[in-house]
Amino acid sequence: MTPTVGELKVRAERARLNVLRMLTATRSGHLGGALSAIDIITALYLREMRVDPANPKDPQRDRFLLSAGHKAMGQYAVLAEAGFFPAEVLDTYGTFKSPLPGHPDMYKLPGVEANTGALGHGLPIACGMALGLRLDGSAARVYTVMGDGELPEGSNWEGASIASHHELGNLVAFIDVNGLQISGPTAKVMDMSPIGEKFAAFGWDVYDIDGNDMAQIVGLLESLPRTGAKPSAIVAHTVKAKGLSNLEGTVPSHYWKPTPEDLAAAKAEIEARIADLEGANA
Ligand SMILES: Cc1ncc(C[n+]2csc(CCOP(=O)(O)OP(=O)(O)O)c2C)c(N)n1
Ligand SMILES: [Mg+2]
Repeated sequence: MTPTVGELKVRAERARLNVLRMLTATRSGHLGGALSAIDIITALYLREMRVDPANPKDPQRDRFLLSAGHKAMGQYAVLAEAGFFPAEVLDTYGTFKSPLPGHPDMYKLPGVEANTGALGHGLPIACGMALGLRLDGSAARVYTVMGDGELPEGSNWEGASIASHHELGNLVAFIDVNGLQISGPTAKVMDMSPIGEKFAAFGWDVYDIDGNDMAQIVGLLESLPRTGAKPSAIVAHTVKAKGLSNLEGTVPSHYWKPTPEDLAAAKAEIEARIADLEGANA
């Protein structure tokens, strides 16, 4: 059954708890970007994409590429929530031989389509996949989530040109615009604004949403044309470390090293929100 927006909100919060569970294992990781993108990743895996955890290599599946690979905990958390692997595996995060390394590895974890982490590669890989699927006559779509801090990588703009030239209407790119990257505000490190206008100039259809608002994410995905010739760029305005009030919108949230007390407080905050959301859904 297709989950409702209210149900997806709960699942996204459960995914946030999965992130904390992973951090309990290593006590360090890329938190901020994982949490800004996690509502989008939840909507994609749990409602939008045609994927089957029991058959992760189905040739007709939709593809997901985490271009900003350091947000890996956000993808792992949702893959666990979607049933791609047992939740206990989350406890191995970042340890030797774990299928959950700091950046996604397609050879270690079902559901991961490419090894990412070197910024600027996800979109070009997504373009190749989208072109290949179309040549095969497949109706599958390719989705990617990029960070706003990876946009200065020139390879993205080669990808943006290719997607437009080859009329890759089966390609959807979310840009997680949380306004921050590793060392500070994107506007200071390398200002890529206006992002939407740049993609539009490259020939893409461009949409703006609040990327932490589940109703907006779902509504936009439902409205996207299925058969158009233009690739879609979704400029998703988000908050880094969304969902943990002490860390939201902060630079140090990029790579968090929590104490056991930090983790306990974070867990309590999310669990309280889940209780509220479940009450509203009842
Ligand atoms: C090619 C490359 N250069 C530098 C890095 C180091 N790095 C890791 S995360 C990051 C910042 C990314 O910022 P953004 O895409 O905005 O991600 P988010 O804000 O979601 O964490 C950088 C520069 C990298 N992974 N790859
Ligand atoms: Mg960012």
